[in-house]
Amino acid sequence: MPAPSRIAFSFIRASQRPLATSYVKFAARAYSTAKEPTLKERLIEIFPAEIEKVKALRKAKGSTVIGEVTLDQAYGGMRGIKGLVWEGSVLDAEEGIRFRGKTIPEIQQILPKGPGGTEPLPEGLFWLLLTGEVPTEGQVKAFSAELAARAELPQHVKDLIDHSPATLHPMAQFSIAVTALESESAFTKAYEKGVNKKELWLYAYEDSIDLIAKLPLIAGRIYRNVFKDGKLAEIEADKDYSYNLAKLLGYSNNDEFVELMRLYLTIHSDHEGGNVSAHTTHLVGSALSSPYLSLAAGLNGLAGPLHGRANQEVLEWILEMKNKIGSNVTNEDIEKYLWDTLNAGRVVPGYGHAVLRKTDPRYMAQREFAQKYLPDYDLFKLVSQIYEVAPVVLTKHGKTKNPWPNVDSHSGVLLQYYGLTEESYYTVLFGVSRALGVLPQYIIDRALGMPIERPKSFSTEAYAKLVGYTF
Ligand code: CMX
Repeated sequence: MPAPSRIAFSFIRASQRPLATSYVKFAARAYSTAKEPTLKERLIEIFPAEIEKVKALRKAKGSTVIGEVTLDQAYGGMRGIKGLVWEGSVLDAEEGIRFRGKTIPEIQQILPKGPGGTEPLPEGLFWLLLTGEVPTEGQVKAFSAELAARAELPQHVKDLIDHSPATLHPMAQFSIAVTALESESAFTKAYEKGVNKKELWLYAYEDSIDLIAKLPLIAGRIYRNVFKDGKLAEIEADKDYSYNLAKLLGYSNNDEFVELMRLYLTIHSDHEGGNVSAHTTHLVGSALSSPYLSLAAGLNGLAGPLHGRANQEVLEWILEMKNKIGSNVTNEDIEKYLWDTLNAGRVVPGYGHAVLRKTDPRYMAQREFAQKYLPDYDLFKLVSQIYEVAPVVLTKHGKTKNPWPNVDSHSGVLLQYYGLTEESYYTVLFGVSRALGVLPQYIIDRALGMPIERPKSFSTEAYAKLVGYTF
């Protein structure tokens, strides 16, 4: 088969792509402008050693006990049970997230920035999560160009979004669109053709990059259809991912909003493997469902109010407070409103966490952004005021193990400031970012040949027997 021209390769429908590894390798060079290796070339170099590392570790220490499980943990959402492998990030209860060992402030320092910007490019974070290496500016620029070139959506996905009723929640539309991209899956086609298991990661990689590339057009289309005039701007081939997402939402000339998107997409990406969206993507992927089907499953989990939808809930909760109290809100008003919420048997959205026991550094990164760009914005001041009162009230209430704010407590206010006021849309932005965090592990899982996931369950009767209890 004659080699297709370099750039043209990415435009060939996945179904027509050649499956031989040499061609997939060839595609890895398509966007390389310099002598530096592309992301795919680095992975081809890195993965064999990673596979050997895991083999050696398991051979030497495979039968070592790494923890014990109590009955309470089985009934308590499996908190703290060690049983997942997640390479990109580890969450410390006190310190918060580290991406490949690096804190958010470190990430803000070391990752390449957009032109004239100070926030990291999320494309760079994706690279770091996947390889453990900080890419150069040139590598990230080439990667951004690759994403822009692969962004176009198939017609049936556009049609599905366009035919969704405006009353269907944006997250449901998002999940439908990602599921429908399954038609493009090189991974599924490779599996059907009987490709060697060891090569499946290459197709997982191709799908993941295509999928990430297409998310801005999906997210933009949903936003413009549901909340605006349905008209969508075009992707610019030489611009970064966040710039293009901002433009598709309708922010063509707003450098600050682009910076916000760079920060937002970076910090919402990954939060180790046990959270609902990450774990679901990983679990569904373990059945060798494609990256499209796996991410869609993860997005459905992110749409829940105790997880990603909390950013929508926070905004609604704050606006309801303002409505009830008026614009002059005192700390005593907030305290009463918090108690009303708690006494009604509801959770305070944006507070608490299954792992964290301190203020979420993702909250702090957004707070610093607000202090820089919108220090006098009334809703930011209100969020800061809630931050003074809520931990005290939640501590008095005595239920939550963590009275401090999480990431969702702050994000909506920043979006409101820039005019993105439709809070039912907020979790879609979280979802775009989450793809950048969970798909690296999907690719690594396939490279490591991770098996289908299947923990053990028991009935209450069986557990009682196990622990020697009679009812
Ligand atoms: N307001 C009121 N009660 C809360 C609370 C909050 N913010 N956070 C926890 N609690 C309650 C729990 O509901 C639980 O009550 P029950 O014993 O009656 O079931 C008790 O405190 C103990 O919970 P926990 O061990 O501290 O917290 P969990 O690990 O069970 O839950 C989380 C974690 C995030 C679901 C919970 O803190 C919560 O519901 N927060 C509000 C929703 C939210 O902000 N979610 C976003 C999290 C970040 C993300 O994933 O995006």
